[in-house]
Amino acid sequence: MSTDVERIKQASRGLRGTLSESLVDPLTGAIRADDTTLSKFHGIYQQDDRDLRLERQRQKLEPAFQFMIRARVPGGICTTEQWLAMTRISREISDGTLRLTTRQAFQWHGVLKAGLKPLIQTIDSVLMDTLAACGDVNRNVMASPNPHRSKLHAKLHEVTLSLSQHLTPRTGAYHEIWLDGEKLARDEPEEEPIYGPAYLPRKFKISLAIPPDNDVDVFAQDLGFIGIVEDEELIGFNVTVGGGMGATHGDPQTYPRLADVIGFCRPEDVNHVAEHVVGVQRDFGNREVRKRARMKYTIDDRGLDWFVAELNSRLREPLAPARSFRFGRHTDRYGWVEGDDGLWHHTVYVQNGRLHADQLDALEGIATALPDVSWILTPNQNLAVANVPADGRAIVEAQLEAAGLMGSVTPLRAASIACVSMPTCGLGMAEAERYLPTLVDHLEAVFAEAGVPESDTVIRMTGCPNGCARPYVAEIGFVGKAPGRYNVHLGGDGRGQALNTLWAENRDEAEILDGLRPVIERWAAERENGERFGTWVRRTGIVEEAA
Ligand code: SRM
Ligand code: SF4
Repeated sequence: MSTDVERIKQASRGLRGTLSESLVDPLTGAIRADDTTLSKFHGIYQQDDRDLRLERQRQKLEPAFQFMIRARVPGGICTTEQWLAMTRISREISDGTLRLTTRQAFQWHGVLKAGLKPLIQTIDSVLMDTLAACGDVNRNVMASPNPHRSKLHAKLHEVTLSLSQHLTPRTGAYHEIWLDGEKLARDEPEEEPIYGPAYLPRKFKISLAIPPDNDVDVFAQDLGFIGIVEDEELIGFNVTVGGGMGATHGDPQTYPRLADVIGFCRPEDVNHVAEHVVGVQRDFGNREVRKRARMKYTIDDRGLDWFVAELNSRLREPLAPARSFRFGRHTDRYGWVEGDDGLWHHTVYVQNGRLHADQLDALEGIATALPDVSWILTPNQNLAVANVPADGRAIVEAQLEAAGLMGSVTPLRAASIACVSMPTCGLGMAEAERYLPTLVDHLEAVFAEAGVPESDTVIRMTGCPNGCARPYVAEIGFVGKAPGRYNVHLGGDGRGQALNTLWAENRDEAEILDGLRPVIERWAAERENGERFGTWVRRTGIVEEAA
């Protein structure tokens, strides 16, 4: 028996449903129940402010319905004109902030129903969209921002844009509903050549990396491409399949999984390979049990050998054997780097990806003075101002300073990320974005007292086990269990190539700090040759190697 979501997709007429009617219903700030499933494919989540829930119930009011909107930014790169439009939306339509996500996309929170159309129209005016930012389709395609390797980066971006475009749903519903495009007649058929009428069984994610940077966490993705470079030329990609982070507390049927490397393809074959990986998942993914519908489970249920054989049977030629590669890190590099084309790029730490109104105002100074720079969202929720001429560096620094983004941050904080969670995420069980900075204050003291203030141990926090900040590849991962309580996972390798392991369950702040202090002290005293914390806890058996 297929799920309700499958029924809604099938009956949606290319993702239309009754969204147009929902939008103009004046009696509620919400949209119709079935439309909340379809709106996701248009990049829109209905939420309510959880801080206000009880008070609204007491007053017998409907929940404070509001919307989260996500815009796709393939490879995280946008122009100044696009950047300014995004910040204008924050000021005029959403809660005043701009959220940079763990997948290099923009998010706005607190948008009311009446603001949805103007918001999407503003995005469209700068040639961007929110289509397929969420939903059971391929999401924003991530790519490593390596602008200092200018030629390689340009090639990677070209591949990323083409892939993103190739996998974008073809439905005209988006134009029809949000941009007042021409309406499809009720009985007129519409082709969705890659996805078909029911789209995918579940969300689908892709990233492209170029070693040594694995900032896109390629092994956490359904499909990944690891760039292979010879003589500074991108000659192709190793292909990875079956990564994913999401899990449910106490349900062993669900688990995070690292992707497997299954072969190599040329840059010109990336779209073809991706289309057919998507095709295998479309045809064989589990449409009965949503919790088991990600491609990682299709692969585990049928076997990797089966998957590769099925994929190769669909490709014009089978994948070639994978090449060797080596990743060095999955965090961002901060500060200035010069590209091999002589332009400069500056990456700054943005606390958990949230930019506030005064920061956006200060950043506008860069846009006004240097309209030709690019803005790059990193996969670790940070921001790079890129393609800056040498004589523009002082302006960039002054405005970043004014935005409070030039202050010195410890390496520990700079390597930490948290998902959104409260008050907007309906699935959050504990705080994340609003609490991690405080916990990092305490952990900074613990690391300093242990004699390792320079530690850049990768710390990630999520408000629930869904894994939006990819906590299961962190050296220390905190996963929300209940208000103020977290499961603590230890053992990532700082490169995104090892899953961590559950070490302590349901801990409050005092228990977290009391538990971690002796382990951090031992690591500081016993580690060999600068061994990373996560590698050490596994080598010494403090946690088992994850299966
Ligand atoms: Fe996520 C659901 C936020 C990256 C795994 N994620 C959600 C929702 C939409 C909650 C919901 O379904 O109602 C969250 C909205 C919160 C809010 O108020 O903004 C949410 N996810 C985010 C973001 C904004 C976190 C962030 O702080 O940056 C990231 C947006 C990415 C983007 O731009 O597209 C985000 N989510 C991820 C990642 C990381 C990644 O993709 O590399 C993961 C783990 C990788 C993976 O998919 O396996 C992730 N999100 C999930 C899941 C679990 C999926 C699963 O397989 O079980 C859910 C829940 C679901 O889909 O049912 C989820
Ligand atoms: Fe929400 Fe959980 Fe994702 Fe955090 S990890 S944003 S709490 S779904």
